[in-house]
Amino acid sequence: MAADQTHYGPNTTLGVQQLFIGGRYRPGTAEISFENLNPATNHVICEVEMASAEDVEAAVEAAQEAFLIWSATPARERAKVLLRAAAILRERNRELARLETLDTGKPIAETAEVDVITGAEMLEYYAGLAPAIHGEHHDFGPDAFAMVRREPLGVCAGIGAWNYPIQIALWKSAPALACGNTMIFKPAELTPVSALKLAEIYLEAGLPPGAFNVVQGDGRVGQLLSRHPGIAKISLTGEVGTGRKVMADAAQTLKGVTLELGGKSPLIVFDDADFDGAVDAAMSANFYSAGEVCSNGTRVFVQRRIYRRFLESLEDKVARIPLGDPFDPATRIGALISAGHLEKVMGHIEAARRSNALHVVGGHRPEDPALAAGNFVHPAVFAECTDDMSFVRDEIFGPVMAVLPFEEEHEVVARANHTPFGLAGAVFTTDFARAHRVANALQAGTVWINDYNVTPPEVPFGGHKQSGVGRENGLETIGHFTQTKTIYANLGRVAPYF
Ligand code: TXE
Repeated sequence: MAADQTHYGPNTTLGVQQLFIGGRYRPGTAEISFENLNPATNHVICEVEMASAEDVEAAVEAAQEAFLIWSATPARERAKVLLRAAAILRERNRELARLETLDTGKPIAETAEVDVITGAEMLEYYAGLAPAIHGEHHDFGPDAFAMVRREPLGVCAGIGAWNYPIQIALWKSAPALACGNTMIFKPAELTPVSALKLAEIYLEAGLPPGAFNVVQGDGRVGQLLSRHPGIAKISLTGEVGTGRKVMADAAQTLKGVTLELGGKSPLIVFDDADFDGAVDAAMSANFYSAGEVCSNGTRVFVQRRIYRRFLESLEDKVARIPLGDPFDPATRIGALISAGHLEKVMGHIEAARRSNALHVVGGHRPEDPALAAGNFVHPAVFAECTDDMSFVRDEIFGPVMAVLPFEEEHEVVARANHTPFGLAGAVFTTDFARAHRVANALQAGTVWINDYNVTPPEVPFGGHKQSGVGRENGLETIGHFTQTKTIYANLGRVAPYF
């Protein structure tokens, strides 16, 4: 490995990336490897070796063996290992953030503050809960009692999306490991690198070899996990269509599933809102991570009285957002994950231009020749949108904001809920009662009042309707990574019947 890893930069290339099984790197034996590209330049960062069915089998066996050790490790000891891993993540934040920027194209201003740190926070949160995981005792008089034990599930699999690679790996592995399970994690094929670093860090922190394994590959490898009889639970972060496939595959062996899927969330601004705060929140909720955030508030409903002023403020501020080299600390819009994804986003922008929507700002590729090879597009705002426009209905997963005027509360709530998605939403108003009326009425797993995309470890995150199944984070997730066993004890004689 290079001497100083903190200097990952725009021209970094890495050696062949393999699998991490049983506490060590191992080659993928599928005889297929794929290129991993730098989104800001489309240069090859590295080759990645695809896992075969035999590799998945080896990972399951390693995880099963590790489970015997890890599930028998007292919770306070498990917590110490997770806390050591969190400390290492924090120490290596700069290096890991630069690696994530290299792999995702996201600005270092984001990855250095959010991606690794929110993962470490999740580890610290579940390490704190591990010793508190307990069962129940029920007294049925002098001749009987019952205990309810809360036990780990066994080998769990995590399948990640490409927008927050190490964070997603940590949001899935932290609760799984805290509960005494072991994990096989498959990163998205577009961002295969940081999960391997996490595997190294877990081992350094004292996790038994095989307790956290990484297999590389695309949906085919994901499907091997969803179908494997030795895996007790699948946790996926990905598109709705993928969620349906994973759930169908998992059904064959009755696995538990957690599905964190897509969204097209409403962000509602009433005319009594903190005006500048609402504008800033709408921009963050659409353009942070270049819009590649599932919970983004991409349908911005603005009450008629402030609508014109809102658009003027957006036009002025959005045009000035710095776009460019993700390694430049001043950059706020980096590159989209791939040329294919850029093409998809540009298709939605073209559809918006052809519609009757009003183009307010952005949506064009940068002129700077230094950026021509990368997947860059200036953030776009369209107004005078109607609910039936394709780019208003469909998830774009790019920097495209749709602004829709509205008149009344009951109207905007009905329109906001008129979607198959239900991941998140927000309401901006200084009217306390109205804030709670609207928050209660929105059909979404998370609703922010006068803020957006704040997801502390303590509260559950996940979707209503087609945006997902189950939750991540919060106390509830302990229930998704454990199962109960009732032990009934008879202290007297068996009552004769026949
Ligand atoms: O998803 P994909 P992507 C969503 C976001 C967007 C998508 C972007 O809304 O729609 O994720 O990520 C694997 N069986 N979220 O393009 O294509 C695939 O290899 C098993 C929501 O990566 O669905 C990858 O590892 N696995 C989220 C993973 O699934 C399969 C936040 C996701 O791939 C598979 C972030 C199959 N048949 C993004 N097909 C949230 N709600 O928190 C593919 N995969």
